[in-house]
Amino acid sequence: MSGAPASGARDNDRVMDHAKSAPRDTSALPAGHPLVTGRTTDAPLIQALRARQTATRPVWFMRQAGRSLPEYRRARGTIPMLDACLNPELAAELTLQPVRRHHTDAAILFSDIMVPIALAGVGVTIEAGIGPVVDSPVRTAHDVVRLPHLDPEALAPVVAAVRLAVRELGSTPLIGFAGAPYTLASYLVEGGPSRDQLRTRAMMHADPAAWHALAAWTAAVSAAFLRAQILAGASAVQLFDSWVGGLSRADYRRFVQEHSAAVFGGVADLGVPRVHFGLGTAELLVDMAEAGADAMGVDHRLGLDEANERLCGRYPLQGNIDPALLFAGERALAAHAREVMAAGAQAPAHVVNLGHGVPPDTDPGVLTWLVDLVHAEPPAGG
Ligand code: 1CP
Repeated sequence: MSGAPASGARDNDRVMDHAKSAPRDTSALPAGHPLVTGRTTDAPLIQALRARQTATRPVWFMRQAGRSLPEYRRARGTIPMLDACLNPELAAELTLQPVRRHHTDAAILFSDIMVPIALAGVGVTIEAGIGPVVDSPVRTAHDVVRLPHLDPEALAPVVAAVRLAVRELGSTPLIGFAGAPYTLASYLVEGGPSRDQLRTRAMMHADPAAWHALAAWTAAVSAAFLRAQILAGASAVQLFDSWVGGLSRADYRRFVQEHSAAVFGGVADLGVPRVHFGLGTAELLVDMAEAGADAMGVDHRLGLDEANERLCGRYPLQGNIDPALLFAGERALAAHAREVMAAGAQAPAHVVNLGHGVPPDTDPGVLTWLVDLVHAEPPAGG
């Protein structure tokens, strides 16, 4: 990780400028949207993402739907992942399951960051136990030019799933999501999961024009994916840049930031709160915030008090219980969760979450217990 200290005076100014301009106007949303009818407006998640303190801390878990739930395994059966995402009834049911069981403060759409890429017509499958696998990796300027255009109509199954889920959720907000340009591009370039994204990072420097064209394509796809989810009823969105923590600040600013900014800019007019999250991003936090977000997700490697300092106290924070502590017993988990909440109390508001996704072998009873513990904790400053 390269770097100037993240808390210099210039960072200070940039963070403040951005936070002041965060949009709040939801008048561009359709009349029946839950933020327009008011159904989710006062939900703790939405209030916290808008930097307001709430009586109880909102809590949800990244990857809360999935293999940790027996009802998920029963409903999914052997249906391939992408087929499940594109079956609106099934996707809506899998979205609702963790809210019913754990009483989390939000649902997150059951889908995947690769769904809009598949719907654009790129050959991709999601292999059990591996993740996304791309038929023909995208590595040259020629490959990039041949990427298909995403017809917004192709997102119809996603729109239908969101509508079904939102109808059942009542006052619980649905979070829509997308993959950020760097993380999506890394799957396209590498052809599948990769620890170091060496080919992706090499491409940035070897052929910057091809890289920027690829990142712009992924940004357009992700913005369309987010927009469709918001217009169909999502009350907040999260941009996952899971693998961006492998970049230096210099490379992030030169090759990535403008493309993530384009995704946030593509939904800014809709006024729903936008969260930005990546793993291992302690040194990139300020640059990621500057790409445009209303709240920042932080993984478990950086204390929320330190994250808040780096961001000059300007952003609601989301995170960052270490997923390993889900396996450490109730005493250790309770102590850790309380530490996280104490550190989060420094920020303008705090949405409790894990530092990354729920591991598939998590005991779901532990998650329900953790939600109860968070809700029972006295409010920050109260
Ligand atoms: O409950 C939820 O959180 C909603 C569902 C969800 C989300 C938000 C899924 C379902 N995927 C995602 C996002 C996602 N997909 C990310 C960003 C979040 C993160 O960092 O975890 C990433 C990087 C992916 C790509 C992906 N899809 C992976 C990671 C592979 C790697 O590079 O290590 C994997 C394993 C998948 C498959 C997948 N996505 C979702 C599920 C339930 C599964 C498992 C597939 C199966 O059960 O067959």
